Amino acid sequence: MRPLSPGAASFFQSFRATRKGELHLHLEGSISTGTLVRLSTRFRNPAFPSAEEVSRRKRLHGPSSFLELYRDVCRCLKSSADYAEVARDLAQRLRRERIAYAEVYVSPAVVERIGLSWSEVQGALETVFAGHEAAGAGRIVVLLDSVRQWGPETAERVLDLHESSPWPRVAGFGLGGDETALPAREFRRVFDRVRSLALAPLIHAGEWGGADGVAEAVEVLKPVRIAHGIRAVEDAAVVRLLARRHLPLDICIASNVATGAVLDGRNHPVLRLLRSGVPVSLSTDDPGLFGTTLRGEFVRLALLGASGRELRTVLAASRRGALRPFSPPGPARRSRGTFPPSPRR
Ligand code: ES4
Ligand code: ZN
Repeated sequence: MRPLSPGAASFFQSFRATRKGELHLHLEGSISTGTLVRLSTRFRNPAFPSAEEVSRRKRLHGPSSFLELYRDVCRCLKSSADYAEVARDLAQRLRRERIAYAEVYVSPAVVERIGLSWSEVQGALETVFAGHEAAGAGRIVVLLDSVRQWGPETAERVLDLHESSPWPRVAGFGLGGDETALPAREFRRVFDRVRSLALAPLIHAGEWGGADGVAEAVEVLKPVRIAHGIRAVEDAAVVRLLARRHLPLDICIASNVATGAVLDGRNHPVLRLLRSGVPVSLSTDDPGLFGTTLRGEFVRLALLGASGRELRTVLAASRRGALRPFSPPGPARRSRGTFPPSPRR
């Protein structure tokens, strides 16, 4: 790691006040340790009896221990009120970091798997997110998500839920979970439907799977952005494909180190991708589980050697790649002309 350049140092001086966005954030992974222990210890044989146990579980040994941790976190959520509590943890963190815009993956597939009603959970989340926006704290956009290893049928079910009761806050649909479980081509029809529902297609790829999985996802599913995508770096042709198509990667450096997607954080490929012309934005992924902040992500990038200009480029990529404008839709604005408008002749 190198010392920060003067340009990078000045970037951090204005970081707090800058309007920032993050595009890759999972609701359940935003749970705070306090909430996790509280929700878990309501029952016998809690998975997370203490903060010490949470810390122990956060020391991961690769993707499978992460997926098990994530599953056990989800199993602590027993009602829509529990979901609301996690949403408040998320909103609080966004306020603390002054994040003006966040795209958050919410998983109806998980909600139903743990036996809850999607419409109730959706209602509880909407109350928290709408309150956050009404307080002027920033905009929250939802990305519906399905779990790749649960197959295309589960993804179709998520789309059924959205189609029968569309949630205006939803702008996209993504796939997370174990990317090595099923190839992207299994979801071709799902993604055709995603587009027909006017949702932006997104996918986790190139995190635990290789560059070929990124290329397949791009060619077959035509996502508007890729979550992670870092292992594209293993194949120059795939890097060129991403650069040529201006396909943004929503990269989460601390997450990649924690889950073992990148074995040595000093070797994270984010700068190589950026310097090859791939649009890159930074996010926290699961801030409750990885204990990271958006500022921390930028510090990591700076320590890898990014210049002030590169840091600004990455910051701007979150605005460019966002599915909606950063400002929430306010009360109907008056037109700039006369009001009420003069009748048309
Ligand atoms: C993921 Cl929930 C979550 N967090 C981080 N990385 C992931 N990959 C797939 N799902
Ligand atoms: Zn993710």
